[in-house]
Amino acid sequence: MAYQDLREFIGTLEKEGELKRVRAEVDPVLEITEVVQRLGREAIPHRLKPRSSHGSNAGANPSTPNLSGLGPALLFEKPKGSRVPLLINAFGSVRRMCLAFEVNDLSEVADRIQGFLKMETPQGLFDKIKMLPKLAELGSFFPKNVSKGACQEVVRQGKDVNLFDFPILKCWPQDGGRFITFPLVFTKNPETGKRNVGMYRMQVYDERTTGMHWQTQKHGAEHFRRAREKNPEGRIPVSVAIGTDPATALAGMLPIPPDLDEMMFAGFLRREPVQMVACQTNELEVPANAEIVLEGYVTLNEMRTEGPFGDHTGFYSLEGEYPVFHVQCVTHRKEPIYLTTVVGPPPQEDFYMGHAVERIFLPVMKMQYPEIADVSMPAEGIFHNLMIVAIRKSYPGHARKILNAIWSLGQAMFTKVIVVVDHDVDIHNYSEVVWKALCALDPQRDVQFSLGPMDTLDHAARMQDFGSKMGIDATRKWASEGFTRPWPDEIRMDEETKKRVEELWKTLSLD
Ligand SMILES: Cc1cc2nc3c(=O)[nH]c(=O)nc-3n(C[C@H](O)[C@H](O)[C@H](O)COP(=O)(O)O)c2cc1C
Ligand SMILES: [Mn+2]
Repeated sequence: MAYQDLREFIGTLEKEGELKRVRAEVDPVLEITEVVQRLGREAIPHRLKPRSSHGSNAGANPSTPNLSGLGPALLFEKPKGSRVPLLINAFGSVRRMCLAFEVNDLSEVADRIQGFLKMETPQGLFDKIKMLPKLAELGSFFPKNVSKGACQEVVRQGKDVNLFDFPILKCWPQDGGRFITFPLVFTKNPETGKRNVGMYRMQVYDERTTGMHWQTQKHGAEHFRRAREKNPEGRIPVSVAIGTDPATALAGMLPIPPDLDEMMFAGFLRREPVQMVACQTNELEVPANAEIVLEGYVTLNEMRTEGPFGDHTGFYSLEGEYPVFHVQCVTHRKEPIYLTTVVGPPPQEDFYMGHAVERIFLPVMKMQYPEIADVSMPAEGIFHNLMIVAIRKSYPGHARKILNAIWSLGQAMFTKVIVVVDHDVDIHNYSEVVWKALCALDPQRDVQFSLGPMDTLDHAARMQDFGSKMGIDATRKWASEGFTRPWPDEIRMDEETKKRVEELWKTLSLD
């Protein structure tokens, strides 16, 4: 059975030795961030996958799989100034991501997705019958409306609404204020009525008002624009759920297509539909198991300065103008738990979330581009700055095609630098990538620049949201690509010699 709520996940984390309780009083203003930074973190994890057998010389990279992450999840029982306990770092390791999705390896989630993608249009009656169970399974993931939810055990409206009841973090010294960092923001497409759920940070301006950091390419921003076109003076209903069962909580950050309901996807991930309950004061529904729900609206003719905010780039994202969320009603459980996260210099908790996205969506990429063998995003690349792609090259210019493909693939469009290598490079071994990519390069010939949308957080782009990208074709060059010199083999000892020396080894007394 899927986790019924955040508490059940906390129980599992505790049982698995993945969670520590902090009973001392700690201030959500800066102190909690600093505690998290001091957890037993190792160097930036360079390998999250066991080494693959092909391609590399054994022993070339000393780093080993790093599964320990950023120390344990922490439950702060007494955040200063609030009666609500705070959970952080809940997803800060590969193991905890696996526990969240109830799998032993993230590839299991990927395999399930691939199973559904493989459902081709059935031809004959027999094929149709064969597919029925799968289709039924797909249908069974649709969110279910229920009439009551634990998230509404306590209802506060009007003057009783006070966001400062909750231990909302001020993460870093130059932050513009306190920010809700792990929300599920619910809106409806004003034209189709379809739901969107996104994880967008919210700066707290006062007891009942927050910012709504909808970056311009995101689905929430699109709902805002479409509604504003129709009625510039109007408002749209917005509800925010904080602290649900883990798969649902994570669904908000998944890069899935517009109008694909994140709650359906969450149901798929947890193999059980998400139960949704109607909000008290607007027309939206939220997960019934949420710890805390904020209900209200965003006005379409109002923008307010948001930021600065210490971001996952490791730098502050500077002030910008963003929509404003007015909270009319807060509902919560009797004793709610506040779920949050800190972003900052990599790696932070979001690295492990992004890593899961990388692994889970690889089959989707491969489905569209079967030549893609693997993809890797180093922590220092903060996802949108660097993607390494291994391809099975089949025709001249193939690597260039993949550059263009990635720049047009959902949120991968933000990728600032793409390095394409041949499929026999172990792309999770960054020393191997640097070595082989640089050896394969004639920079003037192999580097390609392009212009396009940039991540809002990119502070080096010539203007916000728009800038240049670089693609590097680091594959072996072919004669059919105009490269007529011979290409050398990689040095490898022959098997026979290796075997002989293996037999000799003990007599050499070198161990
Ligand atoms: C910790 C964290 C914080 C995030 N904060 C924001 C944010 O403030 N604004 C934003 O547009 N995206 C933010 N994102 C990324 C979005 O959640 C992600 O792009 C998601 O796919 C957006 O949903 P959408 O595709 O339905 O718009 C954040 C992601 C994480 C993991
Ligand atoms: Mn979406």
